[in-house]
Amino acid sequence: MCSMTKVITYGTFDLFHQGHINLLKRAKALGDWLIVGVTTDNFDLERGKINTCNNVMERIDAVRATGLADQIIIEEYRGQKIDDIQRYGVDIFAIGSDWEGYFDYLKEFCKVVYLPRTEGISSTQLRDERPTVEIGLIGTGSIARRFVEEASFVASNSIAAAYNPDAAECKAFCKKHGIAQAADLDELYGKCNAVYIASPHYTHYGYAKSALEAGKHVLCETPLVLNEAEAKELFEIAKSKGLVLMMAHKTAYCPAFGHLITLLQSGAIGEIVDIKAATTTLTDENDAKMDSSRFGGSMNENGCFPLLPIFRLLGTDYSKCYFVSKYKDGVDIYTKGILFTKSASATFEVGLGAKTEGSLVVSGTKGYAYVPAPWWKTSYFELRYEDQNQNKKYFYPFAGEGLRYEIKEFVSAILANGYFYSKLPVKEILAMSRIQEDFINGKKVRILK
Ligand code: C2G
Repeated sequence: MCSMTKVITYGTFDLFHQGHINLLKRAKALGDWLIVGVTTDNFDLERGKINTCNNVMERIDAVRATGLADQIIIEEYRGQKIDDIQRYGVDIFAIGSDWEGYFDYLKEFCKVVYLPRTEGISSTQLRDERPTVEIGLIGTGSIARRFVEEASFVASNSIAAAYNPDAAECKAFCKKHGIAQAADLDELYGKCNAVYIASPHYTHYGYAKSALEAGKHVLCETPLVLNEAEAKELFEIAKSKGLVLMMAHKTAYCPAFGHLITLLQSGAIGEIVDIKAATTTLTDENDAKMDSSRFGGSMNENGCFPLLPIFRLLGTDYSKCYFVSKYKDGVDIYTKGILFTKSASATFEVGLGAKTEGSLVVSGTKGYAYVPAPWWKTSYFELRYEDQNQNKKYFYPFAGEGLRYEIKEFVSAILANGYFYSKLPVKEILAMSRIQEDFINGKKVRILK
């Protein structure tokens, strides 16, 4: 009979620090054998920790380097602690006092000890001490409000100031959010090193160009611009100045969409033959999004959403795009588009004044992917097959409004200071702007009565 006392503890151990060392020492002192569970990157994402700086291998190395752990395991799912305690015959579960009471449910399986926490140091604090991206807002409407709220969940950034030519609206926004108001663009640029553009579509090009020329990184709402030449020009300026230019697109950066794409690219439903995607959002007739003089309408407002899975999965080399639209007061309240590549077809529907099922279906030679409405806020999807026993459901976090993922990407791209892999490639943005341009110019558009 072995009389060895086994202790287990868990953590992310990001930006490994003295608090972690003290905790591990205290845990080790409780017994003879210390098992340390290190969370995987996916598990942290799932439990809402989106700002972790070190990946799981780096964090494991940091724990190993202390020489305090007799055994290191990875923690990858909720409920695993109960399994581990039983599997490894653990006598004591130990964790910092910030979790006081939370793990009492483990008392059924072993002794639970809450250890004193080291004051004055934490991973969050260390992250906050790193360089930050100072973001200036251009536009202070509802999406800017959501941006401010979501940015507070992302490390290493702060909202430096906001600008809107409508000074009264800007003032009210700044007051509400405790943000400095910039009287003009020069003042805004003086206060920030990056901008988020959330103004009406037709103003994006001008603002983005001026910001890039002033040396600011740019995150711009969809659609980036309304024609391809402008998009190309902006990316060229950004490249020549070594600046980050990203299109804000919450779907493109959320965890579920990324995995859906890689699953399909790796052949999970065979060869892709067709995509159907719809994004409709019924909007008040008086809303600015319905204003023809401000390039409102369904395609301009929502087009980038269904085009994202289409271009990502079929490539941007399509032959032609045909549109069918219903207009009211000079804007398309509903548009359906059909396009073909050499090997597949795609249809998309957008609407501000008409509603339809907002799902995404990707059809393949071996099965299909189904993402239920609203698919553009992807948190769940299914892969379905002829043999239903093969069907599989996938679930992911989609925290809050979902903007935090794109904000994190933007901040990381700036701080990476060099190589950065963009989750929304330039050629896809160019293809989207080409489609917008053709639509605006009425190319292959059939108008319904
Ligand atoms: N810790 C500490 N003193 C600090 C900071 C952290 O004692 N100043 C402790 C925490 O209480 C925890 C361990 O170090 O016991 C790891 O902390 P984190 O890396 O923040 O991980 P955490 O999110 O607490 O993981 O399954 C994961 C666990 O539930 C907890």
